[in-house]
Amino acid sequence: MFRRIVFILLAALPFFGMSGPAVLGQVITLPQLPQVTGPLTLTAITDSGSGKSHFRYNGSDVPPTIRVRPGQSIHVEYINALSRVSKERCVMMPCSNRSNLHFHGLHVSPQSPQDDVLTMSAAPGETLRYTVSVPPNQPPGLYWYHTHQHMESYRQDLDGMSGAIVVEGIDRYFPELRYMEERIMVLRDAELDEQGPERSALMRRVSLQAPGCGSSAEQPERVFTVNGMVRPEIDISPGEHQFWRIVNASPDLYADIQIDGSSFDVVALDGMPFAFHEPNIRSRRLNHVLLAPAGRMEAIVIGPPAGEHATLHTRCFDTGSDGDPNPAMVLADLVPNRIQHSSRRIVKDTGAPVYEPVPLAIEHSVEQAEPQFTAVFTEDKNGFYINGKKFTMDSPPMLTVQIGSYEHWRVSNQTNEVHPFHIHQVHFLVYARNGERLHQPEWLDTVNVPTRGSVDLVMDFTDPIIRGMSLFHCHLLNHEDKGMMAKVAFQ
Ligand SMILES: [Cu+2]
Repeated sequence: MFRRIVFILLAALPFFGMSGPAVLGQVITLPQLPQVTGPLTLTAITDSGSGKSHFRYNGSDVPPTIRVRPGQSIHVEYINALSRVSKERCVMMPCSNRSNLHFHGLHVSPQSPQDDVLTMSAAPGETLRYTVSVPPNQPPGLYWYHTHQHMESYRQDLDGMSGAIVVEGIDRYFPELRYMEERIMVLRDAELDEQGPERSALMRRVSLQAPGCGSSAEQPERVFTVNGMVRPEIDISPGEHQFWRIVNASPDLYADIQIDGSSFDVVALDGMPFAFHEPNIRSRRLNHVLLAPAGRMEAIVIGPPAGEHATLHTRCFDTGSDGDPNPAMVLADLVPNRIQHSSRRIVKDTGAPVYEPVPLAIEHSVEQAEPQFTAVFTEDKNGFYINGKKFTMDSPPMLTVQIGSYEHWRVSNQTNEVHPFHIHQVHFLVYARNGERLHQPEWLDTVNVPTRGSVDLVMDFTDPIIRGMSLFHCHLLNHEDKGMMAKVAFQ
């Protein structure tokens, strides 16, 4: 993947100009990702030149999208063929190159051989075998897998060790999606050199303005790629409706995504269709959507009118005075069909839609009660903490949760940078930010916590499948690696 980016950049460099998209020379069309519906073997490889890590699947360096139906299982043989000696930087030097997989957002067991990142870990030369039983009532939508080796997550995710997971059946709620082109987009990072012509060419390519935006004083370090490409073109005809499924797989960049002159008809966030909890809500029209690292959005997009150029881009996101630069940039250009492409649509799923509304009386009583648990994020020059504790693999659980109930949790950020809160295997209702009730509460599995602020959540701990030792953490993976994580025991 990395080599491919470099190749494209070198090939296209002479054609970059200040005027915007590269229309001269090589056209980079958004690549379709390989898809797999049955058991798969995924191998972690070290690139002999760059020393970076990546996945290999079926002879290709492009991680596949795993497609699974509710009620079926994901079978992955994960071979760790990383080099025993790493040239890369991790929290503890040198990197051990141990690795494992997390199935982000799936309501599955945290115990081996399922979504277990505490006891499952492969050293170079070892293999892990996952059988992950996706429950029949898993909300159908976009999820993702990525490595989750404590103290090495950031480096491995930055190198691209991630992929999309689609739980089929979103058309049970929206049959019209069956007739639209489906586009799965995985946002990752390409690193900018510290200086030099390649840096400025890459910045021009994505219309990135230095010195960035917001209160961070640092220089931008990376730009987004879409399915491994810097600023590809997306084929869409004027007025055409397409179904876009976007995951932000960056380890720490926020993607506040937007289309020029258009909006998204969002049907799901973080894999969760709005209709799952609120059967009357089909979609929400949003001008832009903030995807924290690990966040997903699924939306209907309409092709811009003939003759109008539109981009898919990110807006400036202010991560706070201690945060990293997160400037606006172009992700892709929307162009009418210039290239023949093979149409890809979602597989028709005729199962009955699952609706699991939370009874309003229960929701309100949980919201109005004092928090059963408060997680406080802090940081100093030595590390990152939850409730004053820096995570280690042998930490005891910070708390025990009784399965079968909803709980009010508050996440409080006492730092001058944002942190996205994520808990494994569970979705939660975000209903208040900085103590103020949201106009439109949202079910998510990853939520941004504002600087010096808080979010209030209704945690859904009702699922009896989710039993065992699990985790919650900051999804800026560098912070997770440096301690901003804690165990929770589901009993
Ligand atoms: Cu953080």
